[in-house]
Amino acid sequence: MFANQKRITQHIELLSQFTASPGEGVTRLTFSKEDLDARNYIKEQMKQYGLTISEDGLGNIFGKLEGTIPDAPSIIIGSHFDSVPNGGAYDGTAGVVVGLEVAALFQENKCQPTYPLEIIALVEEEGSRFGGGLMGSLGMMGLLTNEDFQKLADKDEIIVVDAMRNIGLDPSKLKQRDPKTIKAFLELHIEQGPILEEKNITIGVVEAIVGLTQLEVTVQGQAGHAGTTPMNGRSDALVAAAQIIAAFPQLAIDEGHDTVITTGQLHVYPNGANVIPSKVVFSIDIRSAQEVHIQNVVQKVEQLISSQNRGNIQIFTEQLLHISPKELDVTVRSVLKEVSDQLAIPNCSINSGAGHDAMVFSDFTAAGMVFIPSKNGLSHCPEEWSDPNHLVDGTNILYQTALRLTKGI
Ligand code: HGY
Ligand code: MN
Ligand code: MN
Repeated sequence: MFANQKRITQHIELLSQFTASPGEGVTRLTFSKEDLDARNYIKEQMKQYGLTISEDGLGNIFGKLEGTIPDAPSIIIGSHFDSVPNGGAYDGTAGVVVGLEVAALFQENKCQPTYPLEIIALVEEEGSRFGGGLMGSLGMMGLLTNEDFQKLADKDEIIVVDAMRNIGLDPSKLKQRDPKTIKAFLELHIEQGPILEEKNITIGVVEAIVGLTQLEVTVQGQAGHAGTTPMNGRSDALVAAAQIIAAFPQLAIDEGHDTVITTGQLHVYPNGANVIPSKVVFSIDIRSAQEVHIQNVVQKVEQLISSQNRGNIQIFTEQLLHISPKELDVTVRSVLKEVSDQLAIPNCSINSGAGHDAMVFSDFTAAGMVFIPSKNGLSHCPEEWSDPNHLVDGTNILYQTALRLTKGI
């Protein structure tokens, strides 16, 4: 039995409707109303496919099909279901939908796994609401202390536990999962880049994922009247921030080795057209395939910032996330490749420039990922699109791989 394209595209279409920005891409922030609608939809499908449903103290959703060996570790398949602001319908969601379809195929084919199969929908991978990112997987693997978790708040100062309770979740439930209860983690994800499309190849078996550091910088200046304050008497937070940010591209280019640096978020306070900005808060996202290049750029950024830390301008930097580059499991990679070849699906090895939950799990269990092409290499935007045929191919690969791994072969 093969994956059902109609069912897959229907899941993608219906989930994409749970957005706070209809007509302008998918905006599904963690623990928002859109999260709750998507959560209920996902749980409804899990129930339909005969899975036992649970949600942990982070809000991650699990659907489990028990195996014949009691208390055996699970093969987990899934991804995240939150989004960036005005993002696409496939980032994360494709991996959750493919997990649901694998569960449906297990049910239709009356597969009785030896090791349990679990489908997972992870929260806050993007960090769009609470900052940093990978919250669901980091929390599951005990890499997010309860103290740090409790401190998380969104831009409206709503703390994460209140946001959870607002949609009926219980943050007091267990968060950390014993890694011994996980036999492997598999994730299908869109490539979010141009490589597979340019090569006209359907499947990328991911070898390694770049490391990333996310910083939040606060520039404190002095508000003032735009008309009456002489130019030499200003402590303009936005001008100081702009001079720092403008220097970033060259830092990454000088570092080379595909190192990238991005400022995606910038908030100006008090944000009045006739007020000299008193404060600016902006993000810095630094990535490279090798840790040394990330650290070099972080160091240069810190030197740049301290050079602007003068007079009435004060600058504070906070690290929101750091995760080193990860190599995915060699055995799982070879199974994914073998299955792709057996199904005669064109495939190649590929590295990921995007971060993924699989990189968190890879330190605790055998983690593997497959990519499918992104049209024009676009992602994190409403134009994000992937071919349903590729979703079917990816599902068939994960289904056959799950059959093998849940049999313990
Ligand atoms: O930022 C990333 O790489 C991912 O989309 N969270
Ligand atoms: Mn993303
Ligand atoms: Mn993603």
